[in-house]
Amino acid sequence: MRIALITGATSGIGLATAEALATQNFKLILCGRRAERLQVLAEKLAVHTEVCTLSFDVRIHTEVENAIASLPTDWQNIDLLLNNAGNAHGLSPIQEGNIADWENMIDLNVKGLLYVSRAVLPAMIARRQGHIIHIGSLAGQEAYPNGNVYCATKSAVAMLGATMRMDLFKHNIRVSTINPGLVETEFSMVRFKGDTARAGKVYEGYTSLTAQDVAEVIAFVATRPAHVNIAELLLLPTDQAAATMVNKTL
Ligand code: NDP
Ligand code: 8X3
Repeated sequence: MRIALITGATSGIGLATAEALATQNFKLILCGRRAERLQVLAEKLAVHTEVCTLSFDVRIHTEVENAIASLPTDWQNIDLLLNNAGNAHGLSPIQEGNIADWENMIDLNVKGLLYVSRAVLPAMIARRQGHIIHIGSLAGQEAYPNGNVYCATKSAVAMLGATMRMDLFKHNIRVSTINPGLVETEFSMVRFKGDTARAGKVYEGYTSLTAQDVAEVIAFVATRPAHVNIAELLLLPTDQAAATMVNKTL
């Protein structure tokens, strides 16, 4: 059985991926800040597989290091790292940007991904075995108005995927980046700071992807034979052709 560590497993894509991998021969390390949610999910998935939880903030380097180091010995050989934790905070023209939102996105989407990767990689390299999957975004491939810092962080994720692949392939470690378009999760609630009406509008008038749609693809990427690496993948709702082209009926 392989061991998968999923960041951002308390909601959305991360939670759905935990559910998908639980029945595909993976033991799971579920991560996120909301410990209660992790516990509920762990209990639910325990009928399928072994699960452990780690509650930490990926933006804080010491928390990341301590959390990974705290894993029991038989959980330390992580085979799959899903760097999924991430969010947008705000949607404003650059000249009106909220500095705290910028720091939050850069710390979470870029530095957090780096901290977790750095903590997990030594054991993968020692075993010459591992797979890192980053969740990027269409927003990292294409700009959209007011997306500025979020788009930049997701562009950084794509570039980190490409460069990490160059650093790690000689160690037999796969690096994949999956770039979804619009997915209905808690993402817009976080972006709009709990404004349910504004968040709901993002997904009105067309059929967005679900977290389960993305999770199925992640599980497919994670279960290819060892010699196959799906390096980059763009996954869109049929109703979306580009970042700013959504077939809305409203
Ligand atoms: P959600 O808001 O539903 O999930 C975000 C997850 O990230 C939560 O589990 C949250 O857990 C975790 N997280 C947030 N901040 C931190 C932190 N500081 N430390 C640790 N974990 C954190 O959104 P999605 O499921 O949609 O987002 C998952 C990924 O998918 C993100 O990287 C996002 O950018 C990307 N994405 C989303 C798209 C969409 O349309 N929804 C499209 C393309 C990409 P907790 O709060 O408990 O810590
Ligand atoms: C999330 C998709 O279009 O809201 O990455 O930025 S979008």
